[in-house]
Amino acid sequence: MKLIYSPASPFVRKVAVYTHLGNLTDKISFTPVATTALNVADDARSANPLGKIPALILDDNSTLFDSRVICRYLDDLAGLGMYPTDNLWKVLTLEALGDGIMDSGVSISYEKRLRPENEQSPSWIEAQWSKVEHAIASLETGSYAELQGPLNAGQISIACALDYIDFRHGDRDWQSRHPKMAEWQAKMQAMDAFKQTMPEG
Ligand SMILES: N[C@@H](CCC(=O)N[C@@H](CS)C(=O)NCC(=O)O)C(=O)O
Repeated sequence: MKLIYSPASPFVRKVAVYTHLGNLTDKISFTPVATTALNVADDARSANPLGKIPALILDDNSTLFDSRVICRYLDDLAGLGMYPTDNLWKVLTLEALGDGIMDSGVSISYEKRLRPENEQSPSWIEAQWSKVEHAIASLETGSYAELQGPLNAGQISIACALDYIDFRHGDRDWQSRHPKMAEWQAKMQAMDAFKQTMPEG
């Protein structure tokens, strides 16, 4: 299998966590691409018409995207059980919440990094940040029981999303407003699969 990826992507990081958990590193060759919404890499476009990463090219040359499909595929391949059937819908919802935080976080990054300063929209950036803040606040209330207990796909997505926010938007200091989630994040970061895949650079 061949993974089209970029190391800074939080969506890719989820896939990396499954790869570590399932000891699948030897089964995947990693092809890095530098792709953005404004400058789509050829390898990304040929794997996924949307031009987004991650994309996983299987041995029969078919391609899986997006990250949720790839994570579920790797979970199935390695028998990880991150999508428990007795609580599937809630775990998938938590996973969607984490992916939504990533969408907004990446959108802010693109606005700030890709567009010239005079074309950037502060109101767009704040609208996206407000989604992140509301999402973390909803997690802080403890209303997502799936956040606790055995590791699942929802927890993986939330953990990767929060680390991405710190990686790209550390100045937002969400931890000071949401101390329970800060503690939860630290617990997740101590796990090997998360330690090994921490975004850096
Ligand atoms: N829903 C997609 C989102 C993937 C995504 O937005 N990836 C970003 C990198 S972090 C990307 O490829 N951006 C290029 C673009 O938007 O064209 C997934 O879960 O894989």
